[in-house]
Amino acid sequence: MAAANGSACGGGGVDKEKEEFKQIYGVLKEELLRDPAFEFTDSSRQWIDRMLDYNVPGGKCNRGLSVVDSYKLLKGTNVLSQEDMFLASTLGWCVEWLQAYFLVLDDIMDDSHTRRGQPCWFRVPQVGSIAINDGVILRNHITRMLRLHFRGKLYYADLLDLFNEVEFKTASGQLLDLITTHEGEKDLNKYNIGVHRRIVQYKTSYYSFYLPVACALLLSGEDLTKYGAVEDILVKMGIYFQVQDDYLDCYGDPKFIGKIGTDIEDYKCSWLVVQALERADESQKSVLFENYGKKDPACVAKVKSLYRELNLEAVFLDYENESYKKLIADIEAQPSIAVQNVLKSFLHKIYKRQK
Ligand code: GPP
Ligand code: MG
Ligand code: MG
Ligand code: MG
Repeated sequence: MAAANGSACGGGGVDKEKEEFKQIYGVLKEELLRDPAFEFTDSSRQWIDRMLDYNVPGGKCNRGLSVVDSYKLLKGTNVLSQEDMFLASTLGWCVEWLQAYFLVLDDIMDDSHTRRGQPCWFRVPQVGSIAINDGVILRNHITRMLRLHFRGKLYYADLLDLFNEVEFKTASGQLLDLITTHEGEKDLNKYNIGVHRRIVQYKTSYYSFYLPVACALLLSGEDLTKYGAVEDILVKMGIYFQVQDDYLDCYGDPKFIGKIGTDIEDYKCSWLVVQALERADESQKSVLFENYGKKDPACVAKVKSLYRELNLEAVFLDYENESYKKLIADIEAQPSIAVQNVLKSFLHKIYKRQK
């Protein structure tokens, strides 16, 4: 499954930039395994080594590579000095570490089974609830890497502040996602596109879209307070990305997306259920009310068949085309061509994605 899901960082060993980026992962990992702030034992070092390899580099690395791409586009060059490449890649890996930390914990909270084509970390024998502490360690690794490589930079405080703010927003979005689906509170009447927008904006957009570009801007010496309009566009892009994630949860091929969807079982305020509720007649609504949020595969099948009846695949295609057009229009209204290129490059990485 790992091969179908794309090799680590989707690189396939052919793209030089991805190869270079992956090499820097090895350097950062070695530094963390030799962190002088801790008296490593052989077994603790082996644990961290395996935990990192299992959780950090196995995804598409879109977020991490976007730091490097965005930095190159902002600088207007395709060739970076070794030092600049190292710094941009380190920030890219900090974003990937943040993603790993969120996913390790999110999979526990969502009771998921697979991630990136392998069992979720907490499901690996002998890991279990140690995964929670591994999440805390992954988060702390970011601060260790920033401290080691950026402490002397003028923008060090801004970088720390950025990661803290983005983490806060994401955890708050995750809170909304979780309390909306809380046992005992189950009521589909409260699900609508406004509730969905708020959840996905906070749980996904900031860390997945704003953070990589903000890292590249700080690295370029820019003042983030001047980039409010860019932030707004990236937040909208992140909402579109999470709608794709909701869609793929039901319609994606697990071989490509590397995970088996659980949104229907988990009673998630998914974009699909919101669209279904907007279009369903009374009898279709009662099918949803009776079957949504149940683990029984027969109930899940009934929800999926209702989605088909309501033609949600076509509704999604329309949404995807419309979102793309609107985003391109917003991007082209930006005064800086370099910034336009950064935003377009990010959008083209995700448009019509299958994984
Ligand atoms: C993705 O939601 C959201 C996150 C990974 C943020 C988690 C935040 C924490 C503070 C733990 P999702 O559950 O739809 O993602 P997936 O479909 O990949 O499980
Ligand atoms: Mg979740
Ligand atoms: Mg999840
Ligand atoms: Mg999902």
